[in-house]
Amino acid sequence: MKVLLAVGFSLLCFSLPSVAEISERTVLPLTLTDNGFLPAELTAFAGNKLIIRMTNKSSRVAELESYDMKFEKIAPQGKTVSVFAGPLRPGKYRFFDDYSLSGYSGWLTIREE
Ligand SMILES: [Cu+2]
Repeated sequence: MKVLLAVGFSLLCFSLPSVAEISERTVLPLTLTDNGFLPAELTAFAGNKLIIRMTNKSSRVAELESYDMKFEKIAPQGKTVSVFAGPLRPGKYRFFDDYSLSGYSGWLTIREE
């Protein structure tokens, strides 16, 4: 959804979470390489508030996006970005790099607590 990038980016700048809001969330580390996401599958428990924290170790700018979890964030090369997810019901939720021509994607699997 590149058309919305400029708008989305400026909105994100004004919606930074408080420290308390971050500390009650489970952090799921993720890395983007030139070969895709590592790991390609994340796992968490249902009902938990989550942060997906991705470091872009690929050789280009990326955009971490998910229709299933409704987030979208630009990740410059070498930088780490965080997006919020959850609480979610059990199931599989897809995320992807919207700038990847190879269609790199990964899955977040939510399990019953
Ligand atoms: Cu997008």
